[in-house]
Amino acid sequence: MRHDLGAALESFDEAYAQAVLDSLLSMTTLDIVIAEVVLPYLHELGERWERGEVSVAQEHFASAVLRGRLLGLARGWGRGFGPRALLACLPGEQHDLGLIAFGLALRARGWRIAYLGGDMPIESVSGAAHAVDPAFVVLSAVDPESFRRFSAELRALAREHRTCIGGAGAREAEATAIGATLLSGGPVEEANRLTELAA
Ligand code: B12
Repeated sequence: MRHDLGAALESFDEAYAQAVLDSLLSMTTLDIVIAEVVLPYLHELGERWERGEVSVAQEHFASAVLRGRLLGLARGWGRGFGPRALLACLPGEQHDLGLIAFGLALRARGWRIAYLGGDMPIESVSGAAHAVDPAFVVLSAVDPESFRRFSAELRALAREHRTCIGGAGAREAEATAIGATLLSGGPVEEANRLTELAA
C-alpha cells in the first residue's frame, strides 16, 4: 500500500493517491495509517530526494497532497470536552506535517486541538495560550538551532504554560534549557505519553 501511495504521488496522480488513502483508512486505524504509512513514506521521500531520485516537484506535490488530506481528517478537531492542546511550529519553520499528525493522534485520544501551523512568533503563541488555556502547548521544529535561538522567549512561555517540544530538532538539552517536556518519539507514541501526563 505504501508503494501504491508513493507511485500515485510521484506520478502526480492525486485521484489515485486519495483512493489509496481511502482504502487504507477503511481497513485500519488512523494511528496505523499515520505511523506506518504516511510518516515513513515522507521520511523515505526526503532521503530519495537527497539522492536525486525524486524531483523537487514530486516531493512538493506529495507533501502538499498528504498535508491536504491530513488537514481534511482534522476537520472539527477543536470540538468536544477533552483536554486542549495548542500546537505550533517555531518561527521560520514550515515543516508542520509531523505536528499535524501529532494533533490527529491526540484527537483520536479525545483531545481538542487548537492548531496555529507553521512559522509562529512565540509572542503570538503566548497570546493564543492565554486565550485557549491549553493543558499543553506543543512546539515543533526540525532544526535544534531554532529551539536555541528562541530559548529566552520559550523559557518565559514554559513558565506560564506546560510546554512540550517535538520534531526532529527537539533534543534533551534544548528541552532542559527551556524547561519543557521533550517529546522525542513519533507522533502516535508521544500522543499516548501526553495523554498519560494529562490524566
Ligand atoms: C516535506 C518536506 C518539506 C515540505 C514541508 C511541508 C510541510 N508543510 O510540512 C516543504 C517543501 C515546505 C519543505 C521545505 C523546506 N525544507 Co524540507 N523536507 C521535507 C521532507 C521531505 C519531509 C519532512 C516530513 O514531513 N517528514 C515527516 C516527519 C513527520 O518525519 P521526521 O521529520 O523524520 O519526524 C519524525 C519525528 O521527529 C517525529 N515528529 C515530527 N514532527 C513532530 C512533532 C511532534 C509534536 C512530535 C511529538 C513528533 C514529531 O515524527 C517523525 C517520525 O518519528 C524532509 C526530509 C526528511 N528526511 O524528513 C525535508 C527536510 C526536513 N527539509 C529540509 C530543508 C533544508 C528544507 C528547506 C530549507 C528547503 C529549501 N531549500 O527551501 C525548506 C525550509 C522551509 C522552512 N522554512 O521550514 C531538510 C532539513 C534539514 C535540517 N535539519 O534543518 C530536510 C531534512 C531535507 C534534507 N535532508 O535536507 N520541506
